[in-house]
Amino acid sequence: MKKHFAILASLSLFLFSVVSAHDGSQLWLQGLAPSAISTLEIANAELNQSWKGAAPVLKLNKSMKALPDGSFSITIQAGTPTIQSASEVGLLYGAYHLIRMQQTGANVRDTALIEQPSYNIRILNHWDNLNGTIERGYAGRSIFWRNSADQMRRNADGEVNEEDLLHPKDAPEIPSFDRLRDYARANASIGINAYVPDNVNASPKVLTAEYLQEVKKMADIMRPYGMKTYLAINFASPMVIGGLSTADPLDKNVQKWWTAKVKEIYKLIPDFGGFLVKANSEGQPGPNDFGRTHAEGANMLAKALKPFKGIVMWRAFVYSPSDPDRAKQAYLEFQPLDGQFLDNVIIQIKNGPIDFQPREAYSALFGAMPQTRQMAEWQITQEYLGHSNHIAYLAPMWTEFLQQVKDIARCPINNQLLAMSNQQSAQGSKLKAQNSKLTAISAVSNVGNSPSWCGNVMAQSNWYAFGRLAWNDELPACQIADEWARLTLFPGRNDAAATKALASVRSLMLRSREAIVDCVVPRGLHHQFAWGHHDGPEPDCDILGARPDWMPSYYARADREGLGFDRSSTGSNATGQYPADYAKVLDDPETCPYDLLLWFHHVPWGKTIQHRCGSKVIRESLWDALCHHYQQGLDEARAMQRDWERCQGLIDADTFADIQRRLRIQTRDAQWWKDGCLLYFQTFSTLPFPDDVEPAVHDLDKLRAIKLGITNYECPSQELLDSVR
Ligand code: GCW
Repeated sequence: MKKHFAILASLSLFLFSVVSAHDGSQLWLQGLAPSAISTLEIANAELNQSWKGAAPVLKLNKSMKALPDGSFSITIQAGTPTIQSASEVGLLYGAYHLIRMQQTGANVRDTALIEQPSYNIRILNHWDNLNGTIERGYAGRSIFWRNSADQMRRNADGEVNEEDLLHPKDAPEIPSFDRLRDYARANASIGINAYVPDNVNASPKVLTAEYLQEVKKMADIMRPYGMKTYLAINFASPMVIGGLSTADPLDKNVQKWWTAKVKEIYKLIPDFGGFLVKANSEGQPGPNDFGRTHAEGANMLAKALKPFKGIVMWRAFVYSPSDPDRAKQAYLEFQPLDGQFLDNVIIQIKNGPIDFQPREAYSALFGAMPQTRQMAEWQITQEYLGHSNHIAYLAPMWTEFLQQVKDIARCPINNQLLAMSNQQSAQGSKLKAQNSKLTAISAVSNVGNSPSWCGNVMAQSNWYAFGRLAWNDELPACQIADEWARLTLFPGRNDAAATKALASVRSLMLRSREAIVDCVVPRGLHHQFAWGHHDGPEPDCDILGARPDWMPSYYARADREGLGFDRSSTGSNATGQYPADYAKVLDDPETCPYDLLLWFHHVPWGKTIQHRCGSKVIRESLWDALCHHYQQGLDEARAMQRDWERCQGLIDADTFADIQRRLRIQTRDAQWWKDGCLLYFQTFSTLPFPDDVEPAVHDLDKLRAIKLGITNYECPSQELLDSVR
């Protein structure tokens, strides 16, 4: 009997891994999520199911308490591993790291290492609405929330149940506990230790008792995997659900309301992390509505959270038109508030000053507030990189940003730099006094309830890469790509054919982001996307009454003379917001990094510019360079197709076919972008395409007429795209 059961169990495990391998639901992990409860049991269960070799020893070691939470050491002698950490979660991270080492071919015979996180809070922001939709989500509906529409019963003919239609239940409900547990497991396996389940365009309802009950259930599922729960809150909640007439942060009743609300939350979730706040931004309420500063607003919440060691992540994504250059506005609003925030407030800043473009200058706010905690916000969901139709590996964009923020802004953004800055600078004294554990990094998730979690299997690599970089922000993008591809596309494969295919996948991944930059925002150009949903080009988009800084033309500034936004000292002087030595470099078009030329300068069409292409130095007019970049973007999309075609038969057929199909969309879109932008800019340059640039295959008028008609919550289907472009 026992033998039959064992055979049945391994058969179901094999069947599960084969089936899930096809729809991508397995992610980069092997086996099933353990049904164990405690963190330590989960660590042991994971090792039992995936570690091949002598049983690892797990040891709690309190002397490692001085290291950042979650740090662990692994010592392997003659194949027997010992994992040590000051906490069970550290042991769990050690277990996943050991398994990853073995499954990616690292030395697991004799080695010793210590791993400690670069950031203490490594957090995913989910722009999930309480009705189950996801803003800028391209992977199905929310895994956290579902609403009456999802709960409507249907009869055999699919007709909605009358009662449900008439009296829709607005009760929040977690769609699937198992899915949330698998989500927690996936995050723990890459060191992510926090999440925000609701949209920053937050509904006050999330703080009502019935919704907090659901949040408690989420927190209980996440806790054993070391995941802390935070909530995005609406600053006007005291008015909307509290019945108060104001949300003024200096008002005593408002302060009392938040203090009571926070107490209520901690009664349900003792290890609650805190609040994420989008205030006075894109129409969201905030302290400015009551003549108060961002610091006064954030500090009011921080005071309520302090007794529970809770924190406030206050977003700096504001762009109220105080200056003609949107790229300067967040700096102008926040920099003067340096030193005014309490020590459990951290300012969350998008990597660039505009909005998650495929390439942006880094935000000058980083490093400009030495007396204030700062954290970066990245975007995993591909709002501006082809939604889930395009393959875009984002780690090169993030490592580029990290290099700039560390080397140019010299911003103590992570544990290592903070420790150094505290040692070095007297200036660091104020920051030194504040809780030195408050380092964090966040990213807007691409997770939805689609079988592949992220809309397609390749998009999982960005979730993975965020986790790996948040844990160790020195990791090279190519190493992370290699790890992810081995674990996800070639699990357990080391044969020559797989190794060859792995090289093709790595090549595809590492060229993908620059390929998109070349055909969407070459050389610093930015925000040329279609209105609203941001899928496809619409350089001449013109919506009556809309804010100018939502229009592509506001950013391209194309005219008879040339192209690009003059942000130099002769223009908006955004360069002046950067450290002096870097500002000097940016301010001169001759020394400005070529990648950002049109970000900081308005360049004449005929101006000769010099740039490198591989090892070659090229001197050509701006117009010719622009044409060559759009052509390069198209050529690179085709090269990505060729990279993928080489993997046929070496990657499971469903995944292969799905990505093949998306790469075809990506190449057609690259053609659309090239023609849509070049034909439009040609109306200003009146110059011909260089001979080695393919003529357009679209008509500008036809392209101008394209309206996809999709919302900000969906990805255009291939059928829709093929019917318009
Ligand atoms: O990127 C823009 C998006 C909005 C988003 C906003 C933000 C959640 O277009 O969908 O709102 O930024 O970051 O708050």
